[in-house]
Amino acid sequence: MNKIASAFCMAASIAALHPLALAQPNDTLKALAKSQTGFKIIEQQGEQARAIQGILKNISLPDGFAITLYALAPRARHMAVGPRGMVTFVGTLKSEVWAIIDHDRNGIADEVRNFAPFIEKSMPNGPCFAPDGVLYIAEQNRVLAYPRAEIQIQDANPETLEVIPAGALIPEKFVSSNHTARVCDVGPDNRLYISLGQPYNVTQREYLNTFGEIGIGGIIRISRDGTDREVYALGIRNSVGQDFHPTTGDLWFTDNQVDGMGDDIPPGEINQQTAMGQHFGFPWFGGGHVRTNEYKDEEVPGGVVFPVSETVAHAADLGMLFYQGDMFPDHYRGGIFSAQHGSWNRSVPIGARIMFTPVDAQGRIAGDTEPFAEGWLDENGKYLGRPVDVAQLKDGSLLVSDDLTGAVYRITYAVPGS
Ligand SMILES: [Ca+2]
Ligand SMILES: [Ca+2]
Repeated sequence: MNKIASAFCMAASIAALHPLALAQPNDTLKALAKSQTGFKIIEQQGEQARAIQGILKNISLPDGFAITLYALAPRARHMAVGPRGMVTFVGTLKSEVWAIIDHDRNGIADEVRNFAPFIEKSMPNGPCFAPDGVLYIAEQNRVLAYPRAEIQIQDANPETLEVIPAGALIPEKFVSSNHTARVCDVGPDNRLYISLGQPYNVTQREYLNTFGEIGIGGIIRISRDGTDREVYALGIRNSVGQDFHPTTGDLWFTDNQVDGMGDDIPPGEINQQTAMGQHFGFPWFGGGHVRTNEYKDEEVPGGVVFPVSETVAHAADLGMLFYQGDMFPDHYRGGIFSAQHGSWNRSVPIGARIMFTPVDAQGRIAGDTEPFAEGWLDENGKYLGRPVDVAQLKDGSLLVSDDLTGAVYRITYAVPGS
């Protein structure tokens, strides 16, 4: 068991002592206790909550669906719902992971606090759970496991295991602020799958071999103790969303495609991987079947796997999941919900919505990817929210994270008129 303490948090709490002397004695004691643990409790009521509730009134959904504010969680990114159904962990691109706690498991969040404040984290975007309750958090260049995360949310320094030490996910010289928001999942083979975005718009030839050996521009898989690292997929530009099909066990993932090729190409991608070592086309293809300018005269690697669903160009498809709940109507069961973060590389912005892709019982695409929840992009092209990830609660409701408003929403369904 590898306990990691952070001197940083201690220094921060000492620096915070002085202004507290001005508060009332009881308040001082309470605040002091908090600062010594490093915990931050996010206030859930007030002006920001009311403003977000106002925005949610204008979100359009199919008949019978409703969206509400579930929790405020600053810069909320990817989410992992605890197997005990009490805590949802939410990553960020800064230093915090938020624990959203539903103490009485009634589908309404009761408390939001930072998780494991004594453990310093760097871009901890990607939390994921193993079925046995071990939480993994994929940071920019490290992976830690928290074996008892869901029951140690009050512990500033919970148990940890080092899965991939700092600096060992990718070589430091390739660390970039581009495309390093990690996501992870534990597969049906009980191994950990982690996406490694490549740092460029289009990768230069000189890096292709090295990146291929490391798994940059791909997805790696490792045993849960960090050993037996393999490159599972290549030819991926920047995947920030993945899930395993519940019956076939195939890995499906979104991929963000090349910028600067015009408003309408190349398409975004949802991919299905059926075997280890498949190649998904990048950088020979910039998205879908569209060749990149840089590689258009080059011979394409054999056996490229094209996306099973193409999405609108530049919408930035991020988190995705196969819906396995029983709250939503039959049409949605087994299908894919995915989040489009919204474009930056398009003259008229597009995205900032939740999409749905039907999938049949055999695990095959059964229709186009269509909008499910939208309205976070106003008529002037201004973002009122930017969805990042989707997650499913035990009751079958759907959570949506938003890193612009710093919130998590909950989508529920009730038969219209009931
Ligand atoms: Ca509750
Ligand atoms: Ca591709």
